Amino acid sequence: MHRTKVRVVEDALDANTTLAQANRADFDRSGVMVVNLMSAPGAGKTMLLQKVLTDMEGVRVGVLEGDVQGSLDADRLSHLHIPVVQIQTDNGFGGECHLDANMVRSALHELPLDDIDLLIIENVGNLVCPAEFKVGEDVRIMVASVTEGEDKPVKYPLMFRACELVICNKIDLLPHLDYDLELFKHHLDGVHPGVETMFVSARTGEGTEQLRRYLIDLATRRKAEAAAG
Ligand SMILES: Nc1nc2c(ncn2[C@@H]2O[C@H](COP(=O)(O)OP(=O)(O)O)[C@@H](O)[C@H]2O)c(=O)[nH]1
Ligand SMILES: [Mg+2]
Repeated sequence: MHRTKVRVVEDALDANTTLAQANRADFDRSGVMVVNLMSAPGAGKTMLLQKVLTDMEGVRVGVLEGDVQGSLDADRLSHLHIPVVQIQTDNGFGGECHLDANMVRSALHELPLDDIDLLIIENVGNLVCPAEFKVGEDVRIMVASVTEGEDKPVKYPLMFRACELVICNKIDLLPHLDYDLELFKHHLDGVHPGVETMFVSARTGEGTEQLRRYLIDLATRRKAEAAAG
């Protein structure tokens, strides 16, 4: 019984890997740098995007929004006048808790990939499943907010290990919390030594310039790679 279940999960992950590779090939063909943005619900992914995507210095950005239902996040980005496509995952049992490569693939035709340098995929808020399903991205960014507590790297290590950048958001709230920033750094270092980290507030804008620069540099790097052939 148990073995059958494991087999099914392995098959699903194999199928996902194949589709992620197909997405990857499409992104490469169009020269798009792709970021998978992950976090628990409410960590501030959309607010960070609202803050940093206002001035990307000529980098053409597109966003894929993953949610169980609705298009609230896509609506919040509408003032940016960039291509935003909403994927709703509620066809799954109770709503899928992550985006998989197939869902992303089904939305790709709605995006003008050839006219985009940087695609940001805002994943469904969850600290477990998104880490297991690659969607064809180049880079994974994980947002952890200070209201979640400093122990999350220890409790959800895969998520914190699976990313290239960890953003600690909502630092404007630190004076109101018992959150121990040094302890968070210690826990993070235990599960993902040396991972790049940024401490920001999407609300006040503190530290967000660093993230804007990071995203611009990513897209510029892809352009340079394409130019070099
Ligand atoms: N105080 C504070 N609140 C924030 C910050 N970033 C996001 N929020 C709030 O946290 C809530 C969830 O943000 P949202 O961007 O929707 O998170 P998402 O679910 O990760 O996309 C909203 O009420 C935001 O206003 C921050 O840096 N500081
Ligand atoms: Mg959001």
